[in-house]
Amino acid sequence: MAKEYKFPEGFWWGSATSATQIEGAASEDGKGMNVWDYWYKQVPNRFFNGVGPDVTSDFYHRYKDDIKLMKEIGHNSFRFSISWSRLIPGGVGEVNKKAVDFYNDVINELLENGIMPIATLFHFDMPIEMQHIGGFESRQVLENYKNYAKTCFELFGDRVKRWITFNEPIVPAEGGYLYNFHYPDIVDFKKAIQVCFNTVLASAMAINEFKKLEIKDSKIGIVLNLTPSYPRSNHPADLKAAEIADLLFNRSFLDPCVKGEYPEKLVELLKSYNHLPVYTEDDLELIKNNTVDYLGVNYYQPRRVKAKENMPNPYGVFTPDWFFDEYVMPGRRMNPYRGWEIYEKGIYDILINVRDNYGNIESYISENGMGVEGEERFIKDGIIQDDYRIEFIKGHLKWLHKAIEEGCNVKGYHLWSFMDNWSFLNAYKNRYGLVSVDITTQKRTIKKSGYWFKELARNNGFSE
Ligand code: BGP
Repeated sequence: MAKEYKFPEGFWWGSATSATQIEGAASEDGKGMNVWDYWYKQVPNRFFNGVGPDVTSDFYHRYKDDIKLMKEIGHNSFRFSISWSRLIPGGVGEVNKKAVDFYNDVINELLENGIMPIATLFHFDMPIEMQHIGGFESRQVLENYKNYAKTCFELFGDRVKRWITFNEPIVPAEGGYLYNFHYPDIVDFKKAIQVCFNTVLASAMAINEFKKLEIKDSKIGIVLNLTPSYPRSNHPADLKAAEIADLLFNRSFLDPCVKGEYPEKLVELLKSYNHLPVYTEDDLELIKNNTVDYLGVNYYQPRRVKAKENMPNPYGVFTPDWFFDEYVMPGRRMNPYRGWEIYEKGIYDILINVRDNYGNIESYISENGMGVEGEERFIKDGIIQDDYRIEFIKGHLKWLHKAIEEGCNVKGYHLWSFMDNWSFLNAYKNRYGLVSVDITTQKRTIKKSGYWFKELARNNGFSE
């Protein structure tokens, strides 16, 4: 007997994108440079096949047709990001009228097509002028971000009823200050921690401005990439390793953003290594009073850890890797193109944790997806037959369904992504879309998964 997986009425079916990854027109109509435009100019060889963010999927010029396609494949909701450097070139000062027109058009077009817009204020794309004065290390940049956020609420808040302050705020901190995959590409744990703290504070500052405006029927949240930390074994040393990974990579944002407070154990740990960030009592008060209304959960892969095999090099660089080693579990299933493990149950474990330890705050899956290289080889009858993607989505939806049955307060599921788009550093190596994009002609073609997604949304579930 086939089992039915029906989702709650009004469930959000859709996808997520970000400005830098789809818009293109990187220097058109007055847009300023962001860190990606700048970094690409400095070191194009760091980007897969030397492809930069200047054109990407040309959404800036094709949004009308793209939104029609979204509707065609069953979207009732869609997350995009506003580009700070397009709206306010340089990060501070005059608003760019052309950018206002563009985002107004996108929002209106979505609404006319029955698609709820969810707008992200920051998706890895710091205006370069702001990075040059310290990025999120700088208090001045926090102020400027706050003003940019307020401008967005004032310009678009009459129609955008769902806001996201940051997408995966830990990623620019890890990538830019520890692991060499974002600009400014330095290695400094102390700075990374300061950037993390300041981003939490910036999010609270934006929420505070949002609340002052008292916009009706409107909510503001944050999107976090939650990676459950699974220990190799129940040995206390492995458990400890997993606990520290969880504190550093999940609870460092989840706790202050949802509960308004940092976990004591994290504070103790950082203190004992003399790595506490600089903050004031007022900062903590602001964070406490401005928690999120809802939570977006991005889930791609779990983190498996074990106790360290060897002592860290005492002359080496202090990084989170002092506390745990990666555990390569035998038999784990991999997406070899991205190098990420596929473990569907992770989505359930995250949501149960949110239910039990975070007041069952309203949430939705804001990203989940599978990037695959060389998808042309799966073309049959002119369409990419991406059955692996359909299986990937189904596998996760089954666990999501179970979580909802068990009382998790989840409102929707968004795939990464609507169409193939430009990845940070990986450029167009791995393709994520329900719709393929030929990057030389910009032609869009719905993949098999796109047609499947349409049915999924139409039936508000699937059976198997
Ligand atoms: C998430 C980001 C997205 C997207 C996705 C896929 O972490 O929010 O911006 O890029 O990952 O990752 P990638 O593009 O690096 O393969």
